Amino acid sequence: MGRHGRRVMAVLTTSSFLLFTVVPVRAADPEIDRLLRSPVGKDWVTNGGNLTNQRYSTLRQIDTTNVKQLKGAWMTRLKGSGNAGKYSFEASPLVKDGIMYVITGNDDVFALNAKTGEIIWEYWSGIDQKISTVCCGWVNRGLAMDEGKLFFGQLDANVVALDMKTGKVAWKTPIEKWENGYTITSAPLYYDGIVYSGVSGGEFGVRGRLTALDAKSGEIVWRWYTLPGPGEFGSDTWPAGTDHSMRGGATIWNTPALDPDLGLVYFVAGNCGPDYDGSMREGDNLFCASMIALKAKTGEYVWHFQQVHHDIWDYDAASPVVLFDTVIDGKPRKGIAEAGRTGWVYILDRTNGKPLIGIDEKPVPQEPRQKTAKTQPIPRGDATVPQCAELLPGYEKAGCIFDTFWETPVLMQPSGIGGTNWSPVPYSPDTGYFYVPGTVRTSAFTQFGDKYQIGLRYVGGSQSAPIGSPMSGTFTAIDSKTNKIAWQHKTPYRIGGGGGSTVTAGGLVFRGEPDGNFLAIDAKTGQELWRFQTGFGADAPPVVYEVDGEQYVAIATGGNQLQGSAYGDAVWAFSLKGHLNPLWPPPLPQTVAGPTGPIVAGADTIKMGGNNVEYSYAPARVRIKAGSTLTFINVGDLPHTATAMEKRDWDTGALAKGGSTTVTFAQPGNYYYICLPHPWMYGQVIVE
Ligand SMILES: [Cu+2]
Repeated sequence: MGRHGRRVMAVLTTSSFLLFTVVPVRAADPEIDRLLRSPVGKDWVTNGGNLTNQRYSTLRQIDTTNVKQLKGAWMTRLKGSGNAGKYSFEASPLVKDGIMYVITGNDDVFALNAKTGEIIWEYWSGIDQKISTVCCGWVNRGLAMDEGKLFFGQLDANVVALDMKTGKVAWKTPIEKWENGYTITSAPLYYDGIVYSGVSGGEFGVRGRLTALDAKSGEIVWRWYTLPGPGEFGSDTWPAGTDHSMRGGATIWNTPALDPDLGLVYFVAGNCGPDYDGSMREGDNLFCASMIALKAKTGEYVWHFQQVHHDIWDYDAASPVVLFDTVIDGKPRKGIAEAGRTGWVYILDRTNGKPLIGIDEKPVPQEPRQKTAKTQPIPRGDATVPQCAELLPGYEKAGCIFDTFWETPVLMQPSGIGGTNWSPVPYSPDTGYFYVPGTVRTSAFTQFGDKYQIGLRYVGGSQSAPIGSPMSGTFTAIDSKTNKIAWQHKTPYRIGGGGGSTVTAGGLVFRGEPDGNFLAIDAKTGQELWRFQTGFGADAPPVVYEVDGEQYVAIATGGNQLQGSAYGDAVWAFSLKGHLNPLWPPPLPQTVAGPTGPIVAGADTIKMGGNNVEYSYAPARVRIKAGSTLTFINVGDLPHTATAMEKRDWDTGALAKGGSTTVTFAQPGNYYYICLPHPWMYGQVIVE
C-alpha cells in the first residue's frame, strides 16, 4: 500500500484532473475489487455476493411473475467428493465470466462451465481423513477469488490459493495445526490484495484469531487474536493470573464483511471454551460471542459488541455479519447486523458498534458456580425462535433463554445449536428485510467439567436434545428498521444450521430445505411461489448469476450432517429456459430427537460411524437379555463415545478409529445413549 500511497500523493501535487484517473488504480486487483464494492450483477465473486455479505442480486430476469417456469438447466455430480455422511455441502459456488467454482466438504475444488455444468478442472485436496478435531461435520463454506486465484481454508488449518485457470496450487500457508484443535471451515474474504481467514476449533480449547494473508505470496500480514493476552485490552474480563483465555475458543466460523470507505473489516467470534462450564473463567470473557471491527489494512482494534456475556450455552455468533445502509429518524445510517443462536438479530451502527435500534442490558438468572454474568444484552424487537422450553417427562426443570444449569440437566430453548447458526442472512434493500433461518430445538444442558488437553475436546458439559422432543424451524423476514417480524414461516425441519438464502431484485428469496426442496418465495409477502425437488439435502446458500444474457440460480445439494439431511455431491443450476425435471425425494430428516431404525434382537456388536454415515450407531436400537455384553467398535474416522444419556453412569470413553470396548448390561431396563462429542448421535439398548 505504501508504494500506491506515494504514487497517489505525487499525482495529487501535480494535477487534480489526473487524480480521477489514478484513484481507481489504488487497488491491487481493479476488476475484482470493483465487483466486490458494487451491487451484485452478472458474476458472484465472493461468498456473500460482495463485501457487504448481503447476498442481494440485482438480476431481475427471473421474478415473481415467471418463477413458476423455472426448471433445472443442468445438474452435475462432483465425482463422489464429499459424498458421505460425515460431510456437509454448505458452500456457495462462485461465478466469474461464465465459469463456476465450487468447493466440497472434503476441500476439493471444481471449476464448471456455468452454462452447461461441464467440469473444466478439479483439485483434490488429499486432506488427511484422520483429522480428529472436526467439530460438526466435514465442511467448507466456500471460496474467495482475486484476479487470477481462488482462496480457501482447509480442515487441516491451511489456507490455500489455486490458479483459477488450472486448479494448480499457487501457495499454501498453515495458520496452525489441526492436531492442536484448529480447523478452517469458513469461506475467506478477499479484498485489495489481502485474504482474510477465520479459524474454527472453539470446542477444542483453541485461541481464536482472524488472519490476514498477502494474496500474492500467502505470507501472513497480520493476525488478530479474539482472546486477549495478559495486559491486552479485554484481559480484565478473564480471571487475573490465569491462562484460561488462551484456550477460550472465540473462533471465527464465517466470512467477514468489509467497508472500504471506513477501511474496516467486520466479523463475529464464537462461543467461549469450555462451552458449558464457566466456573473457572469468571468475567465477561471478551471477545467470545462478539461482533468486532478492525482496521482492514493493519488489524488494529476499532470496536466490539458482545452479544452474550460469559457464554455458557454455546450461544455463539456463527452467521456472517451483514452490512446495510438505512435511514433512521430521517438520518442516513451505516448499519451492521448479525443473527445469533439466541434467536435475536443484533443491529448496530457499523461506524462505532453502538446499537442502532436499541439493545438493553437486563438482569438474568444467576448460578454462582457458573460465575454467570449479572446482565445480558437484550435486543428490542422480536426473536425468530421460541425462547422458553417446555418441561418434558424425566426432567426436573425447564427454563428460558439465559436460565442457568449445573450438574442436573435443565431444558432450555433456544438450544445452543438453535436460532441462527452458520447460515447466512441476506438483506434486500427493496424490502428492507433480513431473511433469517432458525432452528427450534430443546437442549438439556448439563455441566460436568473437562480437563484441558491439547487437541482434545474441551466443552465442560453437554446439550443433547431429549428423546422424543420435537425439532423444527422458522424462516423469518425481520424488518431492519424495527427489528420486528414482517412475516414468518414455520418450517417442518431445522434450518439455520447450514443452508440460508439469497434475495434478488426480481422480488424473490431462494432457499433450500433439508428435505431436498428448493424454494422461491415472494420477498415482500413470504408467499411460496415455486418449489423443486433436487433429490439431495438442499442445505447450502444459493447464488444468482448470468451467462450470455440468461439468469441462473444455483445451489449445492449435498446435505448437511448436523441437519440430518440426505448427503450427495450435486450442484444444480436453474433457469427459465431449463428443461430438467425434479428428482425423487431423498430420505427425510428427523423431526423428533432420538434413535431411529428397527430394533435388532440379540445383537452383540454396535458399529460407530459405519455405513458411510459417520455420526451413527449401527444398529442404533437393540434388544438384549440381562447380563449380555455389547461390543462397541468405531469403524468411522472420528473419535466417538457411547455415553448413557443424562446420568452418564456408563460410558465407553472416546474410542479412536478402530478402537473398541465392551459394556455389560446386568439390569433390565431401557438405556438411551449419545456420543458426547456429537450429541445428535443416539442409540438405545433394551435389556430384558
Ligand atoms: Cu461421535
